[in-house]
Amino acid sequence: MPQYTTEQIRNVVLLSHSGAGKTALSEAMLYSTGAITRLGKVDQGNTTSDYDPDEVKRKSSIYLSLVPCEWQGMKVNLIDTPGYADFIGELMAAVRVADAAVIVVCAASGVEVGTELAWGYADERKIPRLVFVNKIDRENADFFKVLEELQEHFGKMCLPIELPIGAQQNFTGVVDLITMKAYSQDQEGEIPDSLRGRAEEFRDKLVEAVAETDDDLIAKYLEGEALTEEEIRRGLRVATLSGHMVPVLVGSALENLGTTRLLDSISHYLPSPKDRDSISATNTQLKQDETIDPDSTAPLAALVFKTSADPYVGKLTYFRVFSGTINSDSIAWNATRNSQERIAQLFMIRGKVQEPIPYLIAGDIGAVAKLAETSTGDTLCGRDHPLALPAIAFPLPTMSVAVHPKTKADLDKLGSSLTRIAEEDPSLQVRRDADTAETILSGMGEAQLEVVAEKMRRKFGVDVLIEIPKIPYKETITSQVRAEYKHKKQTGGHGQYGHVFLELEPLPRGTGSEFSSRIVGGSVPKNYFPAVEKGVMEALHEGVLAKHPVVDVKVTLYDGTYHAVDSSEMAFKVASSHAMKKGLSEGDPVLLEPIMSMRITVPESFTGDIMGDLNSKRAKVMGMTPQGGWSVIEARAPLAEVQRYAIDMRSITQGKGSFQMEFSHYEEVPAHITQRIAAEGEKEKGAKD
Ligand SMILES: Nc1nc2c(ncn2[C@@H]2O[C@H](COP(=O)(O)OP(=O)(O)OP(=O)(O)O)[C@@H](O)[C@H]2O)c(=O)[nH]1
Ligand SMILES: [Mg+2]
Repeated sequence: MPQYTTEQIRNVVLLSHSGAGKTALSEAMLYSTGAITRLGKVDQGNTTSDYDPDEVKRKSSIYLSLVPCEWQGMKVNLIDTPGYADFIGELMAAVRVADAAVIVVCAASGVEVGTELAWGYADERKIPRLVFVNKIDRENADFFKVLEELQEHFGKMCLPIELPIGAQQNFTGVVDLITMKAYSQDQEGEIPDSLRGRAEEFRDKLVEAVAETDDDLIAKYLEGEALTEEEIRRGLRVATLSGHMVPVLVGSALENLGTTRLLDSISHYLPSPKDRDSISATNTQLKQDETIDPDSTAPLAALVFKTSADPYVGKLTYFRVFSGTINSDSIAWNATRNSQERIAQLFMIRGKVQEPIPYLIAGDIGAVAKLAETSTGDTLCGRDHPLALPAIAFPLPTMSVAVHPKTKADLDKLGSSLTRIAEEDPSLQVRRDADTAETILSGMGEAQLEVVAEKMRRKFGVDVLIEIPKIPYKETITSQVRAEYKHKKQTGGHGQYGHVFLELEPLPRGTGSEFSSRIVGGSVPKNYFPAVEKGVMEALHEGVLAKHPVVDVKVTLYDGTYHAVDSSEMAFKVASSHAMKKGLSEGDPVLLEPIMSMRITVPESFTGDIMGDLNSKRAKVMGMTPQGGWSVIEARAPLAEVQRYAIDMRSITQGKGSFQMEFSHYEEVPAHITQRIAAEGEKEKGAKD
């Protein structure tokens, strides 16, 4: 690939509802531009973008892919993203390094949940966009209906710059509303009579909208003068860059129709890195923000947006240069971690192919292998001018599973393989739950977590089962009690003697447990206190209800007796452990469960359904705030009821809602549920014995 200037680069992310045809479209663009010589198909598992074995298997994207191509003196860095909600982390990373988006909409399905979400993310990052109405060859495809939906959902600024000629199996080409010519298979012709009226109507709308964005143009327009092609294009570019207009195009990725016109529009109407608003980074040395320039001679600032484990080159770090130039065989500074990195060979990436390149300039995207410490979200820069770009906002996990190894060999490799996978995907988290002794993997949904399990098997040879995690229940007492126990045994020579009186008191929730002694007159000699404490603490590990850890209890040793010869540390430990069992049983024990605090955002029309569902989940609704068509519901619910909320909420809201959830505190389990949990505990114990 020749060297392009920053002005000649277009960083474009493809966004859509799952299945609208992003991957097929990226493949068609690669083919049309000559980047590849064989047009792959998603259904045959041979596209450039969906090369991962799990993507091939699912016939759908899981990871973002870089699929750059060259078109009429431009380098178009296309980023294909997964549309499925579980893989939203990849989408967020991709949107962060793109300067513009192509939103792909299926001509038969129209605007879907994923289209709205994609639009929302593009809005958040304020990136200009085009819409490509794909699959116009399909049964039930209806361009004008989709256009109406686009305008209804996103506003009148969605305006077609071309119209399809025919549709479904009769789709033959498009009418260009700027040149007012018909094009089929790149052959220019006259507009068919049947479409002429409509084409004129839409052209008028387009020209009027373009004119309105510019004082000179509007004056000319109002005087009834025709705008030149050049004026329309220039106005359209300005309006698209400012977000006042979203040009709508049409075609078929599968039949490779309309893709070169889309490429033309990408280079005409979408921004180069220089057209973006200036961005700021933190100078970590001076501890102040500064504006950075998309200029190749400026100090280096490159944002790492993906880390993957490549089978050949090892750890591969993808980054975008926001300012400056990065060279192969150089040294860079990681401003996020304050560490030096050796930059070996730089690569341009296309799907799974890596092409060595000498350097990457401001605005461009590439990768480097084998960085030591750098991970996703870090900034690479020069040590003498350390700059940290704002990190990438990844979503917080909403669903957890317990990962159980199938064999001992699997157990040994479980931790390391999970850690490696989580390193590649910042929307995953791995932790060990000390109470339930389970390895917990958290992410965005079932599909993502299943992909992790598949990947562990394939990449690391680790076989695992994924299950709903056990609830880390705890136990406590609710009334103050006193308990006595005398441990006395005479077995031949030396006997055993320990005798304690303990007082147990409930403490406020979340305080933990404590031990102290209040012995007067040496009824228990001081040197036995540690043994008593040990007995007490051990007893707290397993409660009397269902063997869960006991919390929030204050235990005081207040009396006892000893024997000059037979008493021992062991005897006192045994005595206190028995006294504890008695005390815990008599102190009106209760089970405690984790309560999660949740923040749920759904379209207003689903508020009732969500509330009803929350009620059935023993949740307490703390508040409800309407926010421009959306309801934000704050609630608290027992973890036991909301472990699969990611799935429930998706089905209630048809995928339109989202939520965040975090641990809040422990609360008493209602009595009837306690009985069930205790019975389940017994059953599990029985099964194990
Ligand atoms: N008829 C028709 N089918 C298409 C077209 N574009 C894509 N498809 C098919 O639609 C299905 C989904 O296409 P993909 O390209 O995988 O869609 P995607 O948007 O990448 O989907 P995700 O990766 O899941 O987000 C595949 O079976 C494609 O062959 C098109 O223009 N016409
Ligand atoms: Mg795809």
